[in-house]
Amino acid sequence: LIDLRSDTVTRPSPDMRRAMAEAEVGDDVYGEDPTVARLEARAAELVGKAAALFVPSGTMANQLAIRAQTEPGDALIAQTGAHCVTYEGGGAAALCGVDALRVGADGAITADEIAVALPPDDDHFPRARLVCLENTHNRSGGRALGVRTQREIAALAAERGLRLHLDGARLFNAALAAGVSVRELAEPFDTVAFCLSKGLGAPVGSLLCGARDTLRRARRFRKMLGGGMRQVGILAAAGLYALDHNVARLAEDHAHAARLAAGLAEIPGLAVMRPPESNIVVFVAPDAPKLVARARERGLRMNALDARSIRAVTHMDVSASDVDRALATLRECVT
Ligand code: TLP
Repeated sequence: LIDLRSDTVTRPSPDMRRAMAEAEVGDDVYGEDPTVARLEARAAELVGKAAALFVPSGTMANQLAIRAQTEPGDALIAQTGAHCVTYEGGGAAALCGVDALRVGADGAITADEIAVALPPDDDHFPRARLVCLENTHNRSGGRALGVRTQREIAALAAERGLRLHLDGARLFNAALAAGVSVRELAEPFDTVAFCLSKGLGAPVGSLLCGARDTLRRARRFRKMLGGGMRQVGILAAAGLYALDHNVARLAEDHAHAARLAAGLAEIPGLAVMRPPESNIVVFVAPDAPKLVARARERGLRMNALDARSIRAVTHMDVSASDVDRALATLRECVT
């Protein structure tokens, strides 16, 4: 079985499980879990923020960032197709009471486009309070925003009094694609979310990083939503293990995505939208759900994004020969 549905499907390795079993734990709702404290300190240091909060999922990290930095009736601005306003069950509306303005196409977004989309300061309109950038951008095929684009958007946000959140579910992939450190990429943002359970291979968990007062608010909303966890050092230990062992190898996933895209380009009837910039490949097929179903019968799993496009994601449980086998399977399926 080759599972390219997502980089969320990885299973913890024996060494990661050992680190989890040996973790020192305490009740984290009382702030007494030493392993969680270590992970939060490590995350804050990595992204260059004052504090970090361990949360169960990327979705919760994003929703807490939105809830902590807006009031009901406000608007946020995000890339078209952004996870926080597309794949989070309507949470921004339901949990935060926030309207979403979607800007740009294919994961790209510029300061100019945001400036045009910003509602005027007039009682008719929601107040724009927060810009959420997703880097890498999942739905567009893992596109990476460059440091310069982010800085231009940050300058506009500062000028207009907007907060800036980074959905860095794949922050380490984004830094690798941009050729900069995670800290440099995270620098312009008030809050930064990143996931341990995607390319980094941990079973659960994300971090929300930012200033202490913002995170105090986020911590309160985490409790409200039932995300206050107890002896959760067992999971934090997996995260620490992932940060120690699984960052450098992300380059392999990017190389495997490039190999997959190059092979797909050779298969009649399939087309890759653009060369992948990270570990996600989105390609077009005449009948995407049918091709996904056929491939699945042959042991290859992928996700159809819609009637025409398919997403394939590389991760630590996919080797170069798995990529070649996946390509052979797809060749069989289209003939
Ligand atoms: N993305 C998942 C699905 O929800 C689509 C995937 O398989 O890619 N931000 C981004 C950019 C994400 O891609 C995801 C997960 C999240 C946030 C949410 O993370 P989780 O799944 O931990 O809630």
